[in-house]
Amino acid sequence: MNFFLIFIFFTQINVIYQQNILPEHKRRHCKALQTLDIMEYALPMIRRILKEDSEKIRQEYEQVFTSLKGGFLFTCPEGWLYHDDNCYLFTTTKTTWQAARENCLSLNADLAEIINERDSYFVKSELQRIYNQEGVPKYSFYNLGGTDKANEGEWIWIRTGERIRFTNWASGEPNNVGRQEHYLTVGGTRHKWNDINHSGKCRAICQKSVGLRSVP
Ligand SMILES: [Ca+2]
Repeated sequence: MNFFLIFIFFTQINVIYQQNILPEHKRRHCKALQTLDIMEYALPMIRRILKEDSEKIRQEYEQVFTSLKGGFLFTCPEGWLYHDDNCYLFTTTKTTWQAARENCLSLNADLAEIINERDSYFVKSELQRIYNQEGVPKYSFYNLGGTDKANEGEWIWIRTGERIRFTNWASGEPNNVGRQEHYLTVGGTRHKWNDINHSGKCRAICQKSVGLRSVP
């Protein structure tokens, strides 16, 4: 089911209604009401369809409606997740931090950054889903794009070189075991951060900006 076509259909119905049926004094207020009108017509149908095939449709609904902004459609490649104008890939292969970064770069992405509570909640939610639905052990960690390799204790995002401000360290971390833990990971039962060394192997989260194309 193509929700975008449904959206366009109701938009056209609404425009015809405004231009041909409404009296002039109401027409002037229609700009502001247009979105509400469209959603009033569309939501009952969307709800009915959601019940028919909830998970598949929910994903399509979120992909289209949460990313439809200002006449442009934001899209992520298949297998990537949309969040806040970025696409995220949670990899399944365990590698070192450096190999994980090279893999992300090869996908026109970089290791993911968690820069605020929204990002943190997004990652936490997806980790919980992976742990519960894909059988990944709850103590698993994922490489992120943070490092203090250049200057011990000065954590930066490798993509930009900017200092890491928002943090979500696990209790007692970063502990820099053996003075060799310079790479950022997230995970475990509490979805917190831990520093690991250059030979530690984890899954990884890649991140890149969304693709952008005009709505036809
Ligand atoms: Ca550590």
